[in-house]
Amino acid sequence: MAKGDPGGTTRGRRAAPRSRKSAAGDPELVQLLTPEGERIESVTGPDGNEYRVDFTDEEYRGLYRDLVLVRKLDAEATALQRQGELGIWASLLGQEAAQVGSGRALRTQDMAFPTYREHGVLYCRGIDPIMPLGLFRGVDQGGWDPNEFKFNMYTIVIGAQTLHATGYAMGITMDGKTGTDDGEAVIAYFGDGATSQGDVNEAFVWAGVFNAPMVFFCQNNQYAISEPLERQTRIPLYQRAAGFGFPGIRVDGNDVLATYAVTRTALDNARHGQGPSLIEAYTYRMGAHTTSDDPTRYRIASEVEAWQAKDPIARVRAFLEKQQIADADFFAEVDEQARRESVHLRERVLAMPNPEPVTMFDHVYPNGSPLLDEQRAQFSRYMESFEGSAH
Ligand SMILES: Cc1ncc(C[n+]2csc(CCOP(=O)(O)OP(=O)(O)O)c2C)c(N)n1
Ligand SMILES: [Mg+2]
Repeated sequence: MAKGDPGGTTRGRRAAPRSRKSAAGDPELVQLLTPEGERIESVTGPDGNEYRVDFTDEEYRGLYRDLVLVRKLDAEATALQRQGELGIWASLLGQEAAQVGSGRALRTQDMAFPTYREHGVLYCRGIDPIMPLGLFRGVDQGGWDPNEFKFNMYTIVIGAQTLHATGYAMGITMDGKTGTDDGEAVIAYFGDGATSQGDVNEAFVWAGVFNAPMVFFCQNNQYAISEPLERQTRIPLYQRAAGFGFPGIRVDGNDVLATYAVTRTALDNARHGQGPSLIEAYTYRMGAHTTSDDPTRYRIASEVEAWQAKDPIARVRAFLEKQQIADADFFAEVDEQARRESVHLRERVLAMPNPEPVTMFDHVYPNGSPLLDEQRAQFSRYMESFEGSAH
């Protein structure tokens, strides 16, 4: 697991400092690793913060391993859906750096509130990737304990989790758990389309007014299903934060190092009582919205190709190769691990038993309820009425 400290001193290796301007030439975009794999030692963001990371070679290799594993497991899930083993799958293809960078920036005590696409963050939290697959296979109701790994339920209702996260973050402050290095912070994930939801804007208001210790992490993957970004906003999304009274920053979401640095800083500010902030991770959804979507109907191939040149994994590999941090054996070993883990995932998905239908009543309330008991009994009688019949 990567443990670099973007606030700490850098060893100054292999990179030149830059100020207020990324290699992409976009002054609004914090970037520490170019698409060509060129390392930028530090960047002063438009917010005045200096962003840098100080990873060991092993930690750089660890980030690469995370990215590759997460992509491979995601591809396996897509394949499982295509073979009829999952009902649907929301792929993270192209967004690996945004998720691994932010996921690794979380400290153990931090709480995450995901959408339905945060498989990479889930992986970084140390959660077995099988956990959400029961949901997509339709064999479990998703009753996992958010406190076990500090990772909440996947949320399909666009933007709803930002309100849950804000309430949770306000609770942290009320419990006196902020203000120190050990303080707790919250991160809420959502997409570019979600920024048009009332829930997200209400969450911004509450978080701002109550100085909630949280980070709003928007993965701007350029689309909300078929709706392009220009249908959501006339200004860069990160600039929205100013209207709510807290800082916003745009980071190259295909750059795992910059995403890590920016998220770590924002989380640490939050845990020290400095309130919320908005991160816009500028990225691209390389695949379909979900397996039910056909993106060729609303976007052109050249756009996808342009983003392929900014691939989040290829640039880390280029960096590792150029700097001789990793050799061919390492890359082969990572590929082999990814293959093994995806086979293991597939075997376990196929072995997931179908639940008894009546178990859907089991975990609605911790201590049950009379109304639910009645419904369960009614449903059981209904199911029993089929016994012995051909239907
Ligand atoms: C409240 C609500 N409205 C509509 C939908 C249908 N829906 C599912 S995903 C989606 C687009 C979300 O886009 P974005 O926020 O950019 O996230 P992305 O899927 O791109 O990660 C919509 C409209 C929903 N799930 N919830
Ligand atoms: Mg989107």
